[in-house]
Amino acid sequence: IIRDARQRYSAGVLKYRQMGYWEPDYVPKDTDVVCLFRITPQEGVDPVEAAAAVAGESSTATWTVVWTDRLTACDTYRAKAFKVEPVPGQPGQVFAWVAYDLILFEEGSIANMTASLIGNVFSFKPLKACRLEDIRIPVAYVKTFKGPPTGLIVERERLDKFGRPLLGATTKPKLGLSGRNYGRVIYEGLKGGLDFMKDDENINSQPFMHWRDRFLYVMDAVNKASAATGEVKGSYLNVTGATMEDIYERAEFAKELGSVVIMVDLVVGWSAIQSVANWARKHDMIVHMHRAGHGTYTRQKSHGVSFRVIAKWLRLAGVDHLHAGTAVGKLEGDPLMVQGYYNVCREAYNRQDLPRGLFFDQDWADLKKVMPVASGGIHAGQMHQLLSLFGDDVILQFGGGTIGHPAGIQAGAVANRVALEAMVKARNEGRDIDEEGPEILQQAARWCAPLAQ
Ligand code: CAP
Ligand code: MG
Repeated sequence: IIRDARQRYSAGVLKYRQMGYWEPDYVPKDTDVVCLFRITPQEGVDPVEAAAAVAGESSTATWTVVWTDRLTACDTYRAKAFKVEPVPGQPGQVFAWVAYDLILFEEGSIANMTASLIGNVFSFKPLKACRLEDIRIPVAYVKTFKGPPTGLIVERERLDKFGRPLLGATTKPKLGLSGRNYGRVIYEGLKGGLDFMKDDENINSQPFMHWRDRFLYVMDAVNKASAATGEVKGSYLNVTGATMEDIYERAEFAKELGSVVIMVDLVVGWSAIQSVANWARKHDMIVHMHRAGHGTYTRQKSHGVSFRVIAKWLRLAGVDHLHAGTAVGKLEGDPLMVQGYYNVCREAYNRQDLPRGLFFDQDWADLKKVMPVASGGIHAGQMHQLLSLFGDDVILQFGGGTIGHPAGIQAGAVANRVALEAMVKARNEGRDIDEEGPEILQQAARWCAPLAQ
């Protein structure tokens, strides 16, 4: 029976095309959601049939015609695969464009949009692999989302920091510090010149440090460092917890202690993220999003969901900071692709930009902008590359690159701040930081021992 079923699916005995999910003449409406899938059909499966199957399974269809189809306005409700092209240089793979009528989606719900678009199709037998490469969200749909609670511009105003990237660091070791020792790291990092410190993705409320202790010691350090430096400082308090009740309780306590920012991990899920965003909007709080877990479905080039799609969904859902890769650090990322993710976060309008992986124009309809975060194995010696790749609207986060400094945490923070300011100054004076970056760092290091070290 199983062999028979498998043959039936993989031998192309599929009826999606016949069922109306392939419409080569279809011109997407301005109000349609349009998706680009990278599909690897099984041997013997016609690529057009595979594209139609994706359109079918991600909208109205099941594997066969059902009587009840006729009880709906099925022509409207059926998604339409309207173009299939071979992927250059990737034999066996095709790009398939699929359009979805807006009526298929609930307003302002990422959970609903994703349940359709990535619900079933990724484990569908006729496909060897499938990847959602990009998505065009129509303005009409964008307008149903509230987006970032604070946004890049208001964040800069609240922090009173302009004309340069912001600096941060993730407290290390990831796990094991007591509250008091943890607070010491926060104080030294902020006092040394960083704007933000950060909880790691897996710090929640473990036996070695209960979350309330963490919040108390962190905020004590933030307040002392702000007083000592005269600057607004923050530390992303990770409010990730087992339930929404835990998350709200932690967020409320962060607010009570005067924090300007909370953090949440991507693993909490779309509805939880949208709830956190709603809460933050009411309490004037910045939301830092750590994309913990994304690599499980974004990394493979032929299967999963591209991070540019995740970034679009997160901008709609409502986060203010988003880890979007570094291109030069310890984690994988091609420079142009990573720039594409940054543009999704912080442009008012994305133009199609194929080298950066942006397949569609995307009008963000004045939705607030997200501050992208470069983090993961970066250090002061790469300051010229980071500034040149990402410009000013980015948070550069050096965890090991601060706390691993040979002269201590505060020295690590000083080295980063001096390297950044020297590089911004050189750039503003018109120097070519790509060419002269290392020399600019050497010059700055002459009067800054921590940077020289
Ligand atoms: C960075 C980090 C972050 C990664 C996540 C870490 O520490 O805290 O989790 O940046 O990746 O644990 O690796 P370092 P991404 O600065 O010490 O490397 O930002 O790509 O989501
Ligand atoms: Mg981490």
